[in-house]
Amino acid sequence: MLKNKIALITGASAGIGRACARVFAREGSRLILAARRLNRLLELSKEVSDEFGVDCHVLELDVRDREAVEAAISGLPPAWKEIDILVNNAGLSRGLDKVHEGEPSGYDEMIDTNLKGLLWMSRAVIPGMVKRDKGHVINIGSIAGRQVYPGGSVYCATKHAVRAVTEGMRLDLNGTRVRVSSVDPGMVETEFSLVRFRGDKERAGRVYRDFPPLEPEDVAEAVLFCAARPPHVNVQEILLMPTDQASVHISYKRGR
Ligand code: NDP
Ligand code: 8X3
Repeated sequence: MLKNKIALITGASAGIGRACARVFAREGSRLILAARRLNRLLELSKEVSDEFGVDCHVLELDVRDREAVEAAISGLPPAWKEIDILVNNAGLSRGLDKVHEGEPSGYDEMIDTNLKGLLWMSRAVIPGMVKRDKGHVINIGSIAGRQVYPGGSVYCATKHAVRAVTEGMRLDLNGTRVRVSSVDPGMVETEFSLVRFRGDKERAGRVYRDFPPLEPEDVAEAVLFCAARPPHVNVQEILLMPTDQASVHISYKRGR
């Protein structure tokens, strides 16, 4: 089903995006790997090529930069132009502060990456899908797109916005064969908290010590499930939580 399909994954240099790249490679897809840290993408490209024998095309790209996104997509070599699957995964959170006390530059970063970056990628890639009358956009949302927690108002706002955009895309693409899915995870152990707390390893580590969180591979398998359905089936959304996390507010602290 996914063999030789072209999957473009943003934020492929770490965490969920990296895990998505590995599962799509395992299924024989051709990968376009995008993120800002080029050396990590090159390492991943070599890893999946060696392990699964798939081709990769690497894009050093900041999804916040609309012109760079447009140039990257329009400048793809002919063999890579017909993108079948776009996984809009690149994202981040900055701080866990009250909305009236947080760093405004962090607000910009979250809105520009999580919402506007997803829009720029989608705006650049979807027209080709519409023209070919096939394709699949899979947006990585979050439980934070459904619930809000103290100190998370801006991050949660961006993920609520992703949920709205996902729903809007489905309405706007109805009548084409382009599918739109969202995969909304609860807590996943990645570099997410390290980025949120600007490299504070001790604080980041504390986020994941109360119960077994999701692993990036768990989310990647859900993304793959959406992509691997037959063309007449669209998995609109998957909400995926650690068993011990009943909601953003209620979790069972069994330890690890
Ligand atoms: P990681 O920090 O491990 O990975 C984030 C990825 O996003 C990196 O590859 C990073 O690459 C990329 N990225 C960040 N900013 C940009 C940018 N401006 N341009 C291009 N790429 C960018 O975090 P996760 O894997 O956890 O996060 C992936 C997605 O999952 C995010 O959208 C996040 O909101 C979402 N999510 C995470 C959850 C969690 O608990 N971890 C739960 C629910 C959703 P680079 O720095 O090289 O550019
Ligand atoms: C990331 C998970 O719970 O920190 O989207 O918002 S959470």
